[in-house]
Amino acid sequence: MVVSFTEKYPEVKASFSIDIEKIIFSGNSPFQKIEIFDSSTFGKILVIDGCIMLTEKDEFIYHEMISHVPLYVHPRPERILIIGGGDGGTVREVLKHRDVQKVILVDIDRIVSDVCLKYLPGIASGLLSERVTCLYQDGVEYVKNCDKKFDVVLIDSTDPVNVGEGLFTQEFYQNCFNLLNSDGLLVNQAESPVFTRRWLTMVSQKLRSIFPSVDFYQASIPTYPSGYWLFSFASKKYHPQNDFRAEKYREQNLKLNYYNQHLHQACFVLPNYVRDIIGNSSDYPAG
Ligand code: AG3
Repeated sequence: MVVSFTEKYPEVKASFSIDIEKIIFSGNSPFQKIEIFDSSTFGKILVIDGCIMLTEKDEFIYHEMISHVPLYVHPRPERILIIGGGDGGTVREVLKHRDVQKVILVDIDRIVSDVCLKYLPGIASGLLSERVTCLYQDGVEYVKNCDKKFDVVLIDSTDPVNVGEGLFTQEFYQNCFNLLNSDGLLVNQAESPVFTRRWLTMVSQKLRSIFPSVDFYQASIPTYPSGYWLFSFASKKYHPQNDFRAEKYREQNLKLNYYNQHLHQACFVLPNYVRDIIGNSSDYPAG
């Protein structure tokens, strides 16, 4: 008998199924249901509250794009704040940058990290690096009370429901703005423009009311709803394309599977229907 996992997309009355070989972990944390399945095509799959967070097959796309796009724009990304991302995939990518001295990861759910360290060490083991401090608490409260400054904030959240909801509010974005240095960058995962366009519109409107410049970039992520995903790039100073650090990119010569210098430029070029959803692009301050 074939057993499958199905993520339901109630917004569009559709779903996405993967045949699974084995249930590796299934449990409830105080915050959410966490499952890890094994599958022949996608490898291990992390599911939270019925939504695919990552699969071993395509997680590199999301984690490279949420990390390297801002880190190849900021000239000295030394202090990085990651909100969410307890699986460790974003940490793994961020640590590839020599400039990065300190990563603070704030995830509400310690069990996500524990389970990923145990069953997905290739994704999670960066969490144990001495450059990383993991704080298991509510990111909303952390940014409200934070007295530290950061160069880059990455919001690696779940969808804007349940525990993820607070990470999509105006107040949360304002607090992130406040803890960024004067040339800081914020990137967040901004959902699918096909299935949940109102979430994308909401992110765009809120960020644009706070940051002087906000752009969006895209990636194809096969196992996320619609397979087409957006990230926001909110900046106090730098232009996402003009300030790409080509020299650093060449020198570091990282071996990456998705991101490259051409894609960096191209990923900000969006189809018309997506431009309509996010509204007009803002003007950049000079320099
Ligand atoms: N965070 C974004 C997951 C959103 C996917 N939504 C869904 N499947 N309905 C991923 C966490 C990976 N670090």
